[in-house]
Amino acid sequence: MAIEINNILVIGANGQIGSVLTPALENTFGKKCIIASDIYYKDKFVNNFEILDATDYHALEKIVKKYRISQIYHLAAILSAKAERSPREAWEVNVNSFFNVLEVSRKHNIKKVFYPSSIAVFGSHADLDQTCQFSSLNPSTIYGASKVAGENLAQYYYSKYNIDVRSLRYPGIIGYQSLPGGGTTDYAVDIYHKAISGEVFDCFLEKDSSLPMIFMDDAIKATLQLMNAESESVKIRTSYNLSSMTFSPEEVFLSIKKYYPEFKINYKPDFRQEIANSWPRSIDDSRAREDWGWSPDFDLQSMTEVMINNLRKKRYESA
Ligand code: NAD
Ligand code: AKB
Repeated sequence: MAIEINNILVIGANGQIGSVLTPALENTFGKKCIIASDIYYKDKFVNNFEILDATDYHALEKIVKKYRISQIYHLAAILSAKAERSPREAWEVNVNSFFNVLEVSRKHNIKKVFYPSSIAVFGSHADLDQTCQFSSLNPSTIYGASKVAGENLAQYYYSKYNIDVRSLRYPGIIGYQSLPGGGTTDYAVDIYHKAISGEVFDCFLEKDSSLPMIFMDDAIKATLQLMNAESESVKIRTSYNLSSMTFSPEEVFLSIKKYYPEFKINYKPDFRQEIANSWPRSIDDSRAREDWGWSPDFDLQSMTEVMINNLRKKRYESA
């Protein structure tokens, strides 16, 4: 009897999400089944790590064959703020590497693919409050345009080639485990680090600039829940709206001030303000709730408590 191999490749495993999702996958499926990869080496992954530039189809195919990969979590991307500064690179990484993942899946019978989209797919034609699943997608950033292209590719490869591609439109993700890599929502992670280290925080968004956000643990929970759902319940094959909480810089500042009454913030908006203005303030994720039972565990105050406790612990351990 043939033994079924279920090896999972994570692309972009060193990033903010990958460095938390990869251990979560290892816990769920066992370390031996998970192959982490990125364009650079980080000694955190001692088991099964491969250097991979996902824009190189042949390098990707070599790894897929070597490990007989049957699922891919494709996290590699250039995030919104960084992408505005190098649109060509952003398109190359965000769209062409995903195209490579879909092509390698078609050729090598890969069963399941995870593709992270973003709230950045929306633009001025969408209601920015409680933005619904099927709002128009007219993003004003190259990052948003690349995510819309990725969502359409996901749907095409699902319909045409029956590849089980599943996707979430993540809001800004906040976690204590890792640092973000060049997005517009990065301030909401940085603010906690500055509070813990007793520094004044210079915020690159206006005080009342509300955006949808999610705690890392909830983002990982949603990802695993979607990927483990029965195929029939995954009815949206572009990407699911995903929501947890909405807050402004001033609101997160006040939630941290409860722990650090002396904490100070300056508002110095830069080019990222324009990106934030084009994104939804809140998201309607009722389809994710109805189709596969999504519901978040954290709100702003409970997230702040966990963030501060864990960052204090890390600081104490590294002292
Ligand atoms: P990140 O920037 O922290 O990590 C991306 C990783 O991809 C990095 O480790 C980078 O080295 C790697 N990478 C870049 N180019 C590569 C290439 N050519 N080949 C292989 N690896 C490459 O990003 P993240 O925050 O972990 O985001 C992961 C995914 O989730 C991205 O697709 C992003 O657009 C999406 N997303 C993230 C957020 C968020 O708030 N973090 C929100 C919405 C969507
Ligand atoms: C970014 O700010 O670019 C990301 C995102 C919401 O896609 N965090």
